[in-house]
Amino acid sequence: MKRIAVIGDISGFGRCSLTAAIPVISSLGIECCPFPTAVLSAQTGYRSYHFVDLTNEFSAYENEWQKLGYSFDGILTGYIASPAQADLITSFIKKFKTKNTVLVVDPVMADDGEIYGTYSQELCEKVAEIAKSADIITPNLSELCILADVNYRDIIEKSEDENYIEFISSIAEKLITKTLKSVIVTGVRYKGEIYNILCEKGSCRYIKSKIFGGSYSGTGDLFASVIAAKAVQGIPLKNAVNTASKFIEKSVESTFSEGTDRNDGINFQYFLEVLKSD
Ligand code: PXL
Repeated sequence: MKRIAVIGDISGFGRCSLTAAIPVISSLGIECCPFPTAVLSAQTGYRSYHFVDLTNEFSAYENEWQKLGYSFDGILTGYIASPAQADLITSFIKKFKTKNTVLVVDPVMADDGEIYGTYSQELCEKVAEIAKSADIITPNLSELCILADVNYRDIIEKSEDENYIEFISSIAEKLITKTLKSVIVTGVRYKGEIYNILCEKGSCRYIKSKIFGGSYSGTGDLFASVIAAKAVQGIPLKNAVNTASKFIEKSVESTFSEGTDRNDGINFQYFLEVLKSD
């Protein structure tokens, strides 16, 4: 069985990070091995939460994994608890990534132009370094702006322009290197629809979805989990982006119809079958 190590937090509420990754990756017939970065009573969008930073546990946990001697077909990184933990993740990747391992970095840092409360400038710089070592990254627009060092407000000002999607694609394309082969910009709002934009060397394509309400917790984590699972299965990324978009669109539609709060995440549990469609 294929195996993916997922480095991210576990949050009691919010249907994000590991509570999103484990069911998605498992439902696709892949072993999901969680490497927890933090334990939270609820994700940080709620007005109050308890946050347990696991940075000091990282090395002991990693050492045990090294003793087991297992290797991974994929590594997916998400929410990081501290700058020191980002350094530990960099070193984990050096130890565990082989030439057969797909590294997917979801550069969790920000949403709607705002950096998350538990993230610092220093941590964002370290996330950007980790992203450079990935095969695939899945930033939202706010995170793309941080990675590409462009001003989010300047981009949003152009959001009515005819060539807005091409403009964002051109920013994403600049991040592509020999190592970082695919940049997928998620959840871009344009003319009443949501675009997920896949940029690879020499070409960008996009998949459009319907909008239902505002942005919900965990959608980026679910998206990255689908991409990581499909990538280790050797499915072309354009198909994977299509499936991930459909999965999230249906889950958001269901959630919106129930009037669920954005912090509680989306009803992905009803739609895991959609993932098997390619
Ligand atoms: O979905 C991204 C995410 C992951 N983990 C935690 C978060 C967030 C976004 O707010 O707070 C703990």
